[in-house]
Amino acid sequence: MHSSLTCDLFCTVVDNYGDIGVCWRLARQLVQEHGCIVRLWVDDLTAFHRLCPEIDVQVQHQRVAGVDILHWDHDAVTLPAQWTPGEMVIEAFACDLPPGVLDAMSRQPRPPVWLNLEYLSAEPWVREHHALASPHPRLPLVRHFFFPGFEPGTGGLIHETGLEQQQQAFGTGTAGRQRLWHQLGIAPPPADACLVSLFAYANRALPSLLEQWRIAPQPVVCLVPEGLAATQIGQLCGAPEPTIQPASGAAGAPAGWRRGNLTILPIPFVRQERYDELLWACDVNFVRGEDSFVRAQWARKPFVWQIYPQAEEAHLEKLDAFLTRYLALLPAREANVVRNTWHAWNDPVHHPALDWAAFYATLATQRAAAAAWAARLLALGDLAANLVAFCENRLK
Ligand code: TRH
Repeated sequence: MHSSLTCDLFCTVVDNYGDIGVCWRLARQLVQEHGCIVRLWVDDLTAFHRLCPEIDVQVQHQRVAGVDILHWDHDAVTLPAQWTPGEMVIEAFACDLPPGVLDAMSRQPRPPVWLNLEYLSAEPWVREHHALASPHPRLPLVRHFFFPGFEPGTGGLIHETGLEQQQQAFGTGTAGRQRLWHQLGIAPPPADACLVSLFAYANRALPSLLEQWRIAPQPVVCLVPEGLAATQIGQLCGAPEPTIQPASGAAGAPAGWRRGNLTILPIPFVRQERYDELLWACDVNFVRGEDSFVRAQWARKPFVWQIYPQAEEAHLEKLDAFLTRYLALLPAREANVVRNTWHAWNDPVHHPALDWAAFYATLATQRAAAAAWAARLLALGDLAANLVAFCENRLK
């Protein structure tokens, strides 16, 4: 463990939770596993508060989980008196450091290692661009592009030490699940149900999926964190029915919807550390954006990714780049089913309706592939360790 590498990590929240989700996870890991001294600059504490309820949205400077958190305004940043930039300065997702910060960096006797942490993509060009240097046109500073990724030669993925042990401990026995259901305020789902978590943007393919779950031969229990998908379900299904699943022991089972073989239960947005447990507990996870997408891979469960939509459908190429890598671990027939499902979920206009029965029939094969995939990713080394090593090398 490095004893005291200092780090400033700058984050602007574009929308939703992915920007701060990634930065908060990384900041904690740099402190906890690498002994770094981290200042996390965030422009939107409201989104942050959802992931970490200890965050006080009124406060400009606070310390949580060993991380110094500063509320900043990108266009009018006020640097604390005596502030000197850390040895490592990370600009998350090209959030564009203000001139005052760059000037302070350039005045250091030894300029910081300046990194732009990029968005995650499985596209082949990522490897060639990872770690490339770009000198500042005016100041004596060099920016490096740090790309997370899925293959050697990239920055890897965020992965905390001990995650597998935690998942194993959760999976052994029923205590972990019982605690989770209790915290979510729901009754333990029936043992024969297919349990699905649904974290998604509003999606045109959702009505057809709900209908297929309604008539599925096996019961489906769908847990929907509050947010965009839950709002869409509310619009589709009308007012929730109160106490839909009278709980044996679970107090305050939330209102939800029951349609045929489908039960939909809205659940609260949980703190970030708890979200993994939801993924571990479910048979299939619908995830989105960047961070939940990565967590679903560590959960080693079948999953369906809704990629963050981009202009001119650029995201669909990224989706296929990931599918090409991931589906290489599945036999051709099952790979086809998964590809069709993901295409239908992400691009319902151009693809036939999602076929849940076909997807459900491949779950066992998908589980095996998901485990093999996670083992392969683990071998890449994790992003925080790769970042620290990169920085230390340049500081030698
Ligand atoms: O919220 P996202 O869609 O985030 C983003 C942003 O839209 C961002 O602008 C975009 O650039 C990026 O996607 C690609 O999805 P994501 O990345 O999965 O982030 C969600 C975070 O919320 C993640 O850290 C997990 C966390 N989370 C909880 O902490 N509790 C919960 O209950 C749930 C459902 C999620």
